[in-house]
Amino acid sequence: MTPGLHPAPTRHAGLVEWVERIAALTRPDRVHWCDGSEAEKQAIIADLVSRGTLRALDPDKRPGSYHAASDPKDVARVESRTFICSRDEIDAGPTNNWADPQEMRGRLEGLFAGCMRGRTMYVVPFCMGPLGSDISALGVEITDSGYVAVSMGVMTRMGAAALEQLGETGTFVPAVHTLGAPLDEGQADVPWPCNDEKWIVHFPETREIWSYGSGYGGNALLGKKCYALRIASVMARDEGWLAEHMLILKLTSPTGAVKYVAAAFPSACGKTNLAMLEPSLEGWKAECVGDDIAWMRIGADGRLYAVNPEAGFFGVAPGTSRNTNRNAVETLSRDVIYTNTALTADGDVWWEGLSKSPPDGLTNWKGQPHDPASGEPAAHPNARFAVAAGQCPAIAPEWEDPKGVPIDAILFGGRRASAVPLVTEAFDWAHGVFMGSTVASEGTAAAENKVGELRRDPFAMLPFCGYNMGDYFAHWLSMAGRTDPAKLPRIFFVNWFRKGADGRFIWPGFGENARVLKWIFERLDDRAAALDTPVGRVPAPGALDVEGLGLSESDLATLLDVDPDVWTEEAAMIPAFYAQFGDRLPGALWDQHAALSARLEDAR
Ligand code: GTP
Ligand code: SPV
Ligand code: MN
Repeated sequence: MTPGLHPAPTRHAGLVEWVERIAALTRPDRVHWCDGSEAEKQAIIADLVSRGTLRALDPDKRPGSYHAASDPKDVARVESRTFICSRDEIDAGPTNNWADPQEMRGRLEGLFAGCMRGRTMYVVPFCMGPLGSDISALGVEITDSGYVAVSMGVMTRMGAAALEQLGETGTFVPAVHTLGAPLDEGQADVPWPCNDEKWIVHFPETREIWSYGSGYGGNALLGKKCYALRIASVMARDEGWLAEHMLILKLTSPTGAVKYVAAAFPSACGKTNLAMLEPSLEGWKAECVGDDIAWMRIGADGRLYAVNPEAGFFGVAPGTSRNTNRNAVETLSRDVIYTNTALTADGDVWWEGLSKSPPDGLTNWKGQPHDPASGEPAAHPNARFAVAAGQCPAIAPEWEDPKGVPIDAILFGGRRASAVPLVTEAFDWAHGVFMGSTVASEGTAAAENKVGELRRDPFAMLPFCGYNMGDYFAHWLSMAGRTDPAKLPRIFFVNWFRKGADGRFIWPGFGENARVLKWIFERLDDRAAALDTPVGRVPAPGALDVEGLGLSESDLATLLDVDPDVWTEEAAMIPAFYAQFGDRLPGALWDQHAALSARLEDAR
């Protein structure tokens, strides 16, 4: 046994053996099994404060809250360093990086040998999804980062309860994380240890995760994108369910009718904002079930039930304000870990958009005095907050219901300055899958790709699908055969980001998105009129409630416009995208493409 290996608080022999094996490989100074208690959280935080990783904010302004500034080279997910190591390359598909699993295991053995020297190895048991739910699943993350251990405590059901759920023989996804920054005897630590070399590796067949060199977000909090999407998507394919990059929203109409909506938008395209929407329309109520990930299974009644596998929000700070997302601002009033925001002179945080102009005396996310004249933002564009979901004033009472919530509508969307209407309804399930498979969006700061460039991001899952996306499309199509198709959610496509000739967003967005949700709600009850276009059904004139918005006739027309010429060009780009999947692309999607082309031909 490694010196200092805490007596394991479990009789799960497989888990204990794995922890001992990883400790023998990585050689930490100490091993700490996390129990998820408040005392433990405070002790780890105190250690992080002493290392300079965390700084306590003024407790009168933000009680229980801390700020971390990352290494400037470790600020977002690293898709180019993310690998799906399936046995056969074809099973990772053309959209994932692949490496031979044997070769990768050899490389990881080398990288992880002694990588935790001088550090504490935290063993972090966690449950994704409500404790006791059939839809939930367990994992254990081993990490040498206290910041990761504490953040996992915010983002998942972490500690003794998860371990208890695991019992002596339960299955769990093993996830090993290291900063890749061992400390020699007497060597002082840096505030944000990490390594220039980064590897985010998934073994889908054995359902394992290995992460090296980064301490940030989805690279390091392995319950999130690595498990709840990449590995879970493989589990979902094998077991007939769906693991999706979707928020879950509860909507209540003025008459008290309730519907649940799940929505997939690419990173930094508005999931958290929609999940916490404050409807601008009198009498409508929106409540949040989840803001990033949904696990969905067909229930005994044939409907699709969703749970939020997470227990917290890891949201984008910039742009969050009382005007755009009051619920988020109120959620953030206490017990928050902020990363890469700016700091105010009086011990609080600030980011672009929080208030009109930056307060005097700001320190930027790099720790330097902020110079507004420099044109550089004070907060990093991917600055994030981690906070418990239960703190959100708009959290739905059923957000932890082990049964999940029955989904009535699924929304896809992205950032599109042109072409794509404000809202379109799919003709049927297969058409909806076609829509999801062709999502394109302009790049954002959430990953390393170029900001503003258009990229295909099918189902908002491009960076998160743990297997061949052609097979993933087939899996989605197959859901129609697993239940009465009439019981499946109806599918819609939304675009809040259409721009006018002058470059401004035409649609006011945020709380006003309730108007689009109202039309969707009424469509589900067959009470709202729609117009068939070649790309789907859009609101008929007068069917979208725009009363009091002050939107000009021409702006409204642009928002709902489907230009057959523009769409013929859009449709013409699809075959090149589809072709990369070869024979893994379901024929039904080629049929959908042919049908779209024919409808466009008719319309021209
Ligand atoms: P991830 O957490 O990275 O997956 O992002 P997300 O999809 O949760 O996006 P989020 O809600 O954090 O929004 C990202 C950015 O989009 C922020 O700058 C928001 O202000 C902006 N945004 C969100 N909703 C709207 C909208 O309806 N209209 C406009 N114009 N901007 C929006
Ligand atoms: C995203 O990029 O989609 C995020 C942040 O939600 S991360 O957890 O880093 O993946
Ligand atoms: Mn988000």
